[in-house]
Amino acid sequence: MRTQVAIIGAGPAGMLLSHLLAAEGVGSVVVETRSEEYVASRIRAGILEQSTVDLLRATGLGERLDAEGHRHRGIYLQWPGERHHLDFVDLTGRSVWVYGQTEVQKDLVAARTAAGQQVYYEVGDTALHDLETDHPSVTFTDASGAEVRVRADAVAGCDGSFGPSRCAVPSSVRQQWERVYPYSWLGILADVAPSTDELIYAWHPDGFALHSMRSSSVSRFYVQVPNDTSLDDWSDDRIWTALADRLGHGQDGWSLETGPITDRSVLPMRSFVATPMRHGRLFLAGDAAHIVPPTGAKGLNLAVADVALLAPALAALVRGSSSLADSYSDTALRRVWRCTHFSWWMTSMLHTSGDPFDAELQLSQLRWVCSSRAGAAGLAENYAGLPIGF
Ligand code: RFL
Ligand code: PHB
Repeated sequence: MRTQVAIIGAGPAGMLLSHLLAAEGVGSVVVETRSEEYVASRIRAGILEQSTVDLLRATGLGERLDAEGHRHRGIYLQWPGERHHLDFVDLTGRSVWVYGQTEVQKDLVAARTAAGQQVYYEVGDTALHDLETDHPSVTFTDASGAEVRVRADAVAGCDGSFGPSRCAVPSSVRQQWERVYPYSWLGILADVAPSTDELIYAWHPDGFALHSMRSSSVSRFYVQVPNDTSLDDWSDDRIWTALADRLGHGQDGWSLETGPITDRSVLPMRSFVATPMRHGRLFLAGDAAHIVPPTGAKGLNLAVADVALLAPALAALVRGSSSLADSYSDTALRRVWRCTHFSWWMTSMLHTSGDPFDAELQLSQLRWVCSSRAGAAGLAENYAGLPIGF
């Protein structure tokens, strides 16, 4: 089979890329190892930054987001005895939206299905070929067991952190940077109205906690736990007690409402960047090229920013002009490293290490961010997101 762009991975990066390419008149085929239902129901990101929302709206994907998403002016930062609101709109003129990745994925799948996009789900043995020529291809076994080869002008590796695309960049040219953090997040989803109007990021001597949300009746929470934590050791009671302590239940009349827990998982935290993001006719986007710890809410937004740059570059490439494709990796990596730094910085400021010197530095940093307009504006500018192409 022949197409213009073969896309590996039907997560947000791959599906949005196929949508943006179609808007440029470029055809694509998407291949995905998991089932459509599995990809649609993975509970992940919850926060969209301003430029992500602008892009989704501009490309016809904003209808449900505008009806069901919630615009937030900022976040709360807190530590024992104090809670401060940072107003991003006041500080930078930009805001963020609470709209789950599951919802973005549904909107993307609906739009691509309506447009007749070819997506192969439940494929096996995905392999990339002839990337250093102008006639690359991707082979796989489809759900019925048939072997398929997709010939294309370019291949987009949107296959997340465990897919084969990154390793198709030869180790002689690939460079990788990694930081593994000595803690994880235990995340829950609960059927309870949020106890806050905007997200609360809490520093606490027992460890970080985050109060997020998905809707007016569903809340999302995270607590810092040691690596290798087993869910079996965390009863519902233990989770709610840790959240109440760390989020300041009882402080200044604030209370944490609890409810039935509908999902729970432990997530390790790491920073990872692989360069270059382009090798021959292979282009990497999203988690395939970089991972950030979730404290800055950047992973999904960075995947969107990558494909916003990649779509016009590929459209030009298939029409014979290679300059945007040639600059894609360097341009994308400027934002990748900015978000990598911001996510590391938020993580380092808010997670306890057990070292009392670190704790004093963190509290000093938090006080400065919450009391200085310059400190607050730096956080706000990064959290609400820099313009695409920064
Ligand atoms: P994905 O979503 O992992 O999709 C990659 C797809 O590729 C498929 N695949 C293959 N397909 C074909 N052949 C193969 N051999 C393949 N191997 C893999 C996979 O099955 C998968 O469907 O990567 P993508 O599209 O780059 O999107 C990245 C985002 O999903 C990720 O960065 C975010 O979820 C990160 N993240 C957050 N990001 C934010 O911007 N804001 C947040 O608030 C936020 N919170 C989070 C998060 C991630 C979390 N987890 C679980 C990692 C909270 C959590 C808990
Ligand atoms: C979430 O709602 O899942 C979420 C929100 C903010 C973060 C990370 C995760 O920083």
